Order: sequence, then structure tokens, then C-alpha cells
Amino acid sequence: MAEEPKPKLIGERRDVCELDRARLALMNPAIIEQKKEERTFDEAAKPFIEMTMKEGIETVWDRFEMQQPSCKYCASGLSCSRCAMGPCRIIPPERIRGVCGADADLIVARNLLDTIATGAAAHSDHGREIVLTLYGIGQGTVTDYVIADPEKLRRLAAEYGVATTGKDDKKIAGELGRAMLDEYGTVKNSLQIAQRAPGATREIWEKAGISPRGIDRDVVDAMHRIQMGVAADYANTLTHGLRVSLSDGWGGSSVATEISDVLFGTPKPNESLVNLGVVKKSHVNISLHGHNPMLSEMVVKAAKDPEIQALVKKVGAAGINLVGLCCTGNELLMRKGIPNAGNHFNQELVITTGALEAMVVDYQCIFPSLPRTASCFHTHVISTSPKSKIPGSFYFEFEPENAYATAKAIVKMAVENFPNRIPERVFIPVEPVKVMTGFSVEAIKGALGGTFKPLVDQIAAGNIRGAVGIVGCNNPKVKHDYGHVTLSRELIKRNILCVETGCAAIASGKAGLLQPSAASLAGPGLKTVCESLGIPPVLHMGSCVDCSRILHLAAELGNALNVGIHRLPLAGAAPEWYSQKAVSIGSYFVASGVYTVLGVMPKIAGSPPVVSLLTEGLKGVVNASFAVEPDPLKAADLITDHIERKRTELGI
Ligand code: SF4
Ligand code: MSK
Repeated sequence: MAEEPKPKLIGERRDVCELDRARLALMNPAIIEQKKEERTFDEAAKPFIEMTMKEGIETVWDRFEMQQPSCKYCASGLSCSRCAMGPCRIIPPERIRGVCGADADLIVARNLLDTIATGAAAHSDHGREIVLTLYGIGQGTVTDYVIADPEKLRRLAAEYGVATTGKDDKKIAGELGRAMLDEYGTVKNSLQIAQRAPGATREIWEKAGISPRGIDRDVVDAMHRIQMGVAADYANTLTHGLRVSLSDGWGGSSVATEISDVLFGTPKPNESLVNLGVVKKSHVNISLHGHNPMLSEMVVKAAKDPEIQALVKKVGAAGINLVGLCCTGNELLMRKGIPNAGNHFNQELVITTGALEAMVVDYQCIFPSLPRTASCFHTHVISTSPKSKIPGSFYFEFEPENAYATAKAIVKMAVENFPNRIPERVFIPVEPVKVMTGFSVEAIKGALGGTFKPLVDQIAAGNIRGAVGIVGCNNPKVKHDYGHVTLSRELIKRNILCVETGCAAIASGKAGLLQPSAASLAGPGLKTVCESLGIPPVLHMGSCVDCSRILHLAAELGNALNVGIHRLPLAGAAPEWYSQKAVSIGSYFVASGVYTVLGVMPKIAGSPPVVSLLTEGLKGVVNASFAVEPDPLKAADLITDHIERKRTELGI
């Protein structure tokens, strides 16, 4: 019998609660009351934020305050530390070039290309791990996973030119996995899923020289360009940024989404609960945080293991309560209806419930300080990826080949931690909110009766004016969730359908917008459509990599009308973005022809030509551009104007 996986402690365990007493001394009740309101729009988060301030438990908002004022050169993209001749900063009138001679425009453009490539790499490496699992199933090296959606497997195989006749799922999995892995590298130089884009959109890419070639090729090319002494022209540098982002959206992120559906099931509408109130006092609570569904899906399975269930009884708990966070949470919510404790800025607060036995993480958007927060409670932080070993966490090396055994050991560790809970520290003063989720492209098509025609007809008739993809994160520069919720509410009021992913979707869920009853908040046209279909006016389409679903939906609409994506009444928005991944998403939206409004200014203000290229010049290249508007109500105006203009141009 194989040995049970054992955790390794990374660094030192933090047994002493690291309270910030100095800050506590400065806080009086009035300041706490004011800050609680300033920090979040999430009603359920407010009592927890208040408690962290009263007890002196540090959170993201405290660290943000401690970082102020931030460096104005870094904030505007004018600092460079790429090589050992620097660091350099552009400070006119004297310092107008770095030591190497790079000017403000080039420094800003190189920094932005670096940001896009980082985000594209993160999404796509996540995708690679999923495809490697599919390939491993075909090779017989991975046995803990099954094909949950064989029909989608065969559909994708046909798309990739993999013959399926007379082959079993395992054989097809191996061949499709191989074909997808080939696209990552440098040999093929084209992406199959990008062929879903309307012909007119692909022609635009071809003409601009930005047709995606594969993530490894385009990211390495980007890294080459930002080496000192390579990229010298800001516009040429940024054009490559569009290409890298397309390799992410139509490549790495698309395969992450599609193969996750094959392995874990294509989402269908289902109901669940969100916010910090999903944590249950009577249960062993395990939060699943990060991005890749491979670990979390196995934890769901392991939690039902009879041996684990016997252990749950032994420790006196009523059961195991799994709760999602951020995008792993979105994956679980979409496919399994597992409740979600919240988005990016809920990750520290869920520990402060005092009822979380384990915070299990893989990678991306995980605060390295979580073990510090956990030191004030009994929570174990359990890390699992060789890429993200967090000091102060217990580490299990998770591989597809040892998936179930590792997941079971993790769940066991959480259950065994239940008796360490301190009952008087348990604090769950809020109730969860209902959500309807699971709107994959396939599910939307299904809800419309098997074709997109009814949606196209409703748009053409003007009952639905258009659609907006609202995506991205939380950022302390914006009141938590305020940007997402305000923009979504405003757009649905104007008969604009919202399709959302990532932390934006969870924000809408917490605010009640993912319920069919939220149709009552929509304008009359959208309200009637939603009520007749029994769906909410804000559709939850998944995690951050599932922004690819938004691209695929846009492609379906473009193909239905036989026009490029840029001609459709669509827009994108990222009201509270923080991550490099969000910059890649915004870039592939724009490169695909979707006007995109950002709520937080990227670090580009130091170069007026770069700002002008991104907000105006790109219209002449990809027929779309970025805008920056921190006020969500004004962003709604920009989006509405754009959608109405597109409708007029289409003659509808
Ligand atoms: Fe300075 Fe140029 Fe080196 Fe950047 S690459 S640190 S601008 S010398
Ligand atoms: S988790 S990338 S904070 S959406 Fe995908 Fe949320 Fe942004 Fe991470």
C-alpha cells in the first residue's frame, strides 16, 4: 500500500498571533466605523473588517495604507530596473533617458509588455497543467481523474482534427492532449481555437501582424523584447503585447476552460450560496482558494471518503463544509454548486470567522501573508504547488499522479484540526445570499433552445441593447465590490446584459444580482427576457481563465451575424482589477475588437503617446480601444454610448 502523503512545514510555523498593537492604539470606535464603510461595499464583510480593526489583525487595507504615499514614478510607469546599469527613473527636465538611452515611452511600453506577458503566462501555465493531466490520462500515468464530458472531448477532438472513430475516451484524451500541448510550443505557430473567431476578426489580426502563435513562443518573444537593447519603439513593443494576450485568450485560457469542462463537467445552471456566511459553525470548514480546479475537485471527492467521514464523527463535527474562494471557488460554484465564501478581499476575512480548519491553496491571488492571519486562529494554511510554497504553511506536493491520496491527506489534516478550534473565537454573524450560476456558452445556448438566434433577435429588436463582460479583481484603490456592483446594476437598468467572471461575478453574487429575481432591477426589455427564461440579468460565466468563454460567446454572435467581433454591441470592463492577468484579459478583449473600460489606471500615465495609442490609436489597428474611468456610473455612460453607436453602425 502506498504511503500516506505527509506535509512539510515551509519555513517556521507562526504560533504566536501577530497582532498589530501599535495600530490598534490609534483606532477609536469612530475611526473604525468610518473605515469599515470606506473599505467595503460587501455588507457581510463589514462585521469582520470591524473585528480585525478592533483586534489589530492586519488586512490588505492596512497594508495599503502603510504603503502610502506610493512612488509617483513607479505609479506612472517611469521607473525601470531591468538591468544592472539602473535602476533608472525619468525625471524631467534633466533625467529624460535611462542610462541605456530608453525614453519615457519605451520604458512605459516595456513595463506594460512585461505585465501582459506575466499575466498571459500565469493563465496559460494553469491551462498547461490541465492539458498535461488530459494527456496523462491518455498515457495511463494519471488514473485519479476521469472524462466527465465525453461529448465535449469528441467535439474538441474533431475541432483539432483528431480522428475519433473506433477510439475510446482514453485514446482520444491522449491524442487531443498532445495536439493542444503542441500548440504551446514553437512548431505549429497557430491556434486551433482562434479559428472560432469570425473571419473578419482573424483578418484584422493578420493585417496587424498579431495572429496568436502559441503561448511559449509569444511569451518568450515578449521577454526577449524587454531585455535591454532589444525593443526600442514603444508602438512596436505594445503591438506585441496584443499578440501575447491573444495567445492567452484564444490559447492558454481557452484550453484551460475547455479541458476543465472535459475533465470536470461543462457547467449547467445550478443554485448555491455566497458570502462569508457560508462557513458553518457545526462543521469542519475547508476553504479552497486559488485557480486550478484539479486539486479542489479531488478534495470534493476525498471529503466523501468513508474513512474521512468516520473521522468527522470521531471529532464530533456535523460534517465537512467545503467553501470556495476567488477563482477555484468559481470553478467549484459553476460545476458543483459548492458555496463560495467570497472574492479576493474576503480571503483574510474567512480566517477571522475562527471556524476555518484549513485554507487550502494552489496558486495565484493568494496573499503570502495568510499564515500570519492564520496565526491568530487555529487555521492551517496548506499550500500544494511547487510554484507557490508559502512560508508558514504546511506543504503537500500535489501532482495529478498522486491526486486522490494527497487530497485525502489534506482533508484528514483539516478534520483533525477541528478539536483545536477555540469556541469563543467563532464569529459568523451573517447569512449567505442565494445565487444561480453555471452559465457556460453551452448552457446559454441550451437555455436559448439550442441556438443563439433568440439572443441575436432580442438584441436586434432592442430589448437587449448589448452585452458587457465584467471581469477582474478587487483593489484597495476602489471600495471593495463597489465598482463591480454599481456598474452591473447600472448596466442592467439600461437593458444591457452582463456576463461576468472572477471576482466581479462573486461581487455581483454577494449583492444579489445572480438571482433570477434580480430581473426586477433590470430595464423592461431585459427584465422580460430574463423572466421568460428564468435567468438572472447578470450571468456568471466562471473563473478568470473562463473570460475565454466570453470570447467564445462573442465569436458565436459575430458568426451568427457574419461580422467581426468589433462590429457587435459589446464591451468589456474591469472596474477593480489589480492583477497582471487582468491586463492580459483586457488586452485580448481589445485585440479581439471589444472596447474595454478599466476602473483603475494602469502604470502608463508617464507616457502620453502610450496613453494615446491605447485609448485612441488602437482603433485604427484592431477597431477597439481602452478607456479608463474610475467612476462606475460614468463608465456605464461610456459603455452605453459605445453600445448605441455600434447598434447604429449595424443598422439595428
Ligand atoms: Fe536603466 Fe535602460 Fe537598464 Fe532600464 S534597461 S535599468 S532604463 S539602463
Ligand atoms: S481570482 S485574478 S483577483 S479576478 Fe481569479 Fe479574482 Fe483577479 Fe484573482
